[in-house]
Amino acid sequence: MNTLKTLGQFIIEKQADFPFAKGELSRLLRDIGIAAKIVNREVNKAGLVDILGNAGTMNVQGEDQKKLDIYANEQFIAALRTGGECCVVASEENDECVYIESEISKNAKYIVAIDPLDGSSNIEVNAAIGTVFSIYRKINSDQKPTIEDVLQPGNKQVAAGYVIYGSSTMLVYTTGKGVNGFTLDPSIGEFCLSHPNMKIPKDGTIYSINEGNYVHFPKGVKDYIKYCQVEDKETSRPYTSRYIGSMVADIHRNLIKGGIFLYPVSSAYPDGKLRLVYECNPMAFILEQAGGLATDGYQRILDIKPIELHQRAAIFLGSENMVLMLHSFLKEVKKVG
Ligand code: AHM
Ligand code: MG
Repeated sequence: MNTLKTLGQFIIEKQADFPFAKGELSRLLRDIGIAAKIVNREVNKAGLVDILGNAGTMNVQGEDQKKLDIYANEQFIAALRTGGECCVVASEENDECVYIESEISKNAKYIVAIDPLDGSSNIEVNAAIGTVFSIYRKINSDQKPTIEDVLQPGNKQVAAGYVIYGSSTMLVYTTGKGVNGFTLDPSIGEFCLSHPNMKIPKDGTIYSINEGNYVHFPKGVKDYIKYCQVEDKETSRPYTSRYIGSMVADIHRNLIKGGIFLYPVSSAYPDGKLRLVYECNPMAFILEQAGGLATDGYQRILDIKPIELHQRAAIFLGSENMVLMLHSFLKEVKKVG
């Protein structure tokens, strides 16, 4: 008989990997898992209860917020507030960090950066959306947290993960010792280990980019796209183009099948579109832990020191050899230019 391992059981088991762990990170991950189940419930019934559509407010980037974005934001923050292990939440949906100063959290040493519901333009068409989160430890455990605790480079993450609300709901996370994926079994309401020790193939045949913006891309990226489209049987080209427009779903597919996800700078988004702190960094940490690469074309995403909370970055991540091939095109342009 196959025995199920739940997320809760797995987290406790893995605590032994960290000999001095007191269970705080385990509890924090558990809190995020619980909030994800609550958000999943609402995502699933969104079409039924008329909570779709714009809430009529704008987030800090000037984009429409959907009602589910707000709901997810509230749920994750509430779970982190009551869990007692988190002292600051930085969310895509809040202009400023939320400092948690309650009695239960007075010794909390973890910072959570989160995009509570990513890919929200997909909500009304019933396509996959996700949650992305990143966990840091306070720089100085004896002092009150400040924005500097949130603006640590991605290489200081102690854990990161995402939830994909797709045909099944999955939670995928890393604590720096590989990547594991859990699928929600709705019949028992538990995330169960379904994808142990996930590894991205070194080579892939899928490229994921919003090609409608082609004319606005830098030359190196344009050249790479053309390379992906040229016929060459030996390297399985032309590659397959797949783009949902929901970062979590696009990267999740490429993690499993092998591929590259690209969101470059463009004339519309001169600094890139995706946010470094709570979108790029967690996905980069996961992809690296799965054996892939994540860069802005020139440097590791995880080595960029954020200057502000909602900072954007160009990002290219996925199968190692695909990212390296892209780099060779970017370098070529630099040489010529
Ligand atoms: P969001 O945080 O407002 O949902 O935007 C992020 C999303 C990503 O999930 C996705 O990769 C990207 O925006 C799609 O952007 P575009 O429509 O420009 O291709
Ligand atoms: Mg987002």
